[in-house]
Amino acid sequence: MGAEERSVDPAIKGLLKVSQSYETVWDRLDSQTPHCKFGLQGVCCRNCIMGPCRISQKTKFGVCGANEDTIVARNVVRAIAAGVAAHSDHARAVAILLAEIASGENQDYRIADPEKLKAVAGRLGLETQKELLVLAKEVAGVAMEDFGRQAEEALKFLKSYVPPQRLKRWQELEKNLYKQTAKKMGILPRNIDREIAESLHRTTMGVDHDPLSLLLQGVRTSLADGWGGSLMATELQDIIFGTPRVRAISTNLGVLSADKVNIVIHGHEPILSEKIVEMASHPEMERLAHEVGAEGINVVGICCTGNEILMRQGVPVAGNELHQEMAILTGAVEAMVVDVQCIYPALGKLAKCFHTKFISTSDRAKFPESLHIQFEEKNADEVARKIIETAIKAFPLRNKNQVNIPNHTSEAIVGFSNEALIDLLGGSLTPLIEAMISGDIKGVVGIVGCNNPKVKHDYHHTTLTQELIKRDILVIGTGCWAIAAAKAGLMRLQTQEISGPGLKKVCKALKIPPVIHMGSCVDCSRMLNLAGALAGYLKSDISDLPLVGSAPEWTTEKAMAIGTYFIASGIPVHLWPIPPVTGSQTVVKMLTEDINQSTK
Ligand code: CUV
Ligand code: SF4
Repeated sequence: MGAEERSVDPAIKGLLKVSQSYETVWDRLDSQTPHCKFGLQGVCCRNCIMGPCRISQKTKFGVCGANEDTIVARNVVRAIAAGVAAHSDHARAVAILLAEIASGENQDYRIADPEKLKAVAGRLGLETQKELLVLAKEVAGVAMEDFGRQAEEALKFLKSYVPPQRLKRWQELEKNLYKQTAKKMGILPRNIDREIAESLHRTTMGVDHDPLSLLLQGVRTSLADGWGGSLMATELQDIIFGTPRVRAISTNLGVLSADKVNIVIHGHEPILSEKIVEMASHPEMERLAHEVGAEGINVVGICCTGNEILMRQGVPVAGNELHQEMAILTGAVEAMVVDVQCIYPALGKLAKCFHTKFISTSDRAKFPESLHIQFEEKNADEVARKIIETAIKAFPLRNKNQVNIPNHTSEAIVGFSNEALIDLLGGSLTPLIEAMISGDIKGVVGIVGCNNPKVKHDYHHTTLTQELIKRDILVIGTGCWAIAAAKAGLMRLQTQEISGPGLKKVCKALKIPPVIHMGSCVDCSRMLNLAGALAGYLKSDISDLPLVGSAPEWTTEKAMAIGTYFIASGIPVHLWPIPPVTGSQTVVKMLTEDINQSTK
């Protein structure tokens, strides 16, 4: 695959041409191609040691007798459970941090947004006229109960946030399924950890073999993410770090500095990245940077932790998933600091070809060739300082001949939390709803998810977005899509000009771009919440609204979880590449027809 076929991003095309001697994700994809067709179709099973088994025309059953429907459905459920585990473990860390701030155990963090705290508490049905830290403790308590409750009762967060019509829809579905099949099949998640555990239990050898039953457990687990873990992560992070406000930022590899110490933060959790941003502006750190001949410290983000600090602090973002190796290839990165998720283990080896320190920080994520600086929430200031000092010390080792920073940046307007959006709309959703009723806006599409080297980098993200806005469809979204759209200049006011006439009119009146950055992957919950608010306003169900979701370049199991909770919430979803389900006609039909029907 040549540089031209790999990406639409001019910064990457240029870099790939000059750095052919380094192995990247595209080269490794080439050497893995063609992929195993059993894996692509989802018909291989490694869930017990009588196997591994694979289903073909010749061998229609695994050793235990499982057929392709069972095997494909089991694999789907496992992928969803893994994705939900990632988002929800992220949420857990934030809930614990909030509890520790409330108890005074953690002095390094504080509550940045008391208003949001009260709003969340109110939503959860708590009495809000209390001292702030007392309220914080109660909110953190509700969050933690959603991880630990053993009763057959739905998540408190879900019940408090989902529109009543949708909740009723799920309850009826549970009842009807029981009536029709005489089998108990639950959809409402009871406890986040429990749904993940139950998904693993049910998919071990010899437990659940009914594809419908399995997939519904996948749905239930995904709902524990969308209306549970992810939503909790977003809400609690807003409380601790502030609710995003609209602002302009710059993006792409050109945000790296030729004269400053460049620190790239990659991964997912703002708990670490917020601290690094804060510490990097400390006069003492600036002084140390000047001592080694740098003009200062430049912190930039990649992937979702990048989205977190871009939304809340206006920190520039160097790129999305496929930029992680590219950033190191610029030769100008002193430290690539990572926490969890979407981090290629290849970074260790690549960093060794440069002066770059590849710094891992999480007790949950260690890498073969990283420098591990253990992050401790209770000692966050000190750890952040140590990381920045390590980066500063690497600066004199930068080899000027190896430096190749692409001269590409784009401006983007970002920071659209629902709170910011409603403020822009003048305090209520009325103008947006009126625009939808009048037909100026024909619908809203939420585009999310990763990059995948199997897809020309950012090609689907950017072309799909443009085709939609041309047709008067407002595009909102998160994750690596949002970074793709920002880099392509689609989040500027100028993009109004390539929109359809109705959308253009609305966006001009509101002074917003037609392409809206709503945050990181866990912030997909902001979109669910927006959909819920629209439905609530119209006293209808989410499925009555002209909403669609898409993950046109997806990679991770997390995206599988997101896609599933969107569908289950009444929003049809498009995915590309095709998920590994085509080995079972039954599962394909359930996912493409039955689930859409029954969640409508
Ligand atoms: Ni969580 S999940 S590649 S960073 S969007 Fe980016 Fe976003 Fe996918 Fe990962
Ligand atoms: Fe094979 Fe069944 Fe074991 Fe899977 S669970 S590996 S299909 S024997």
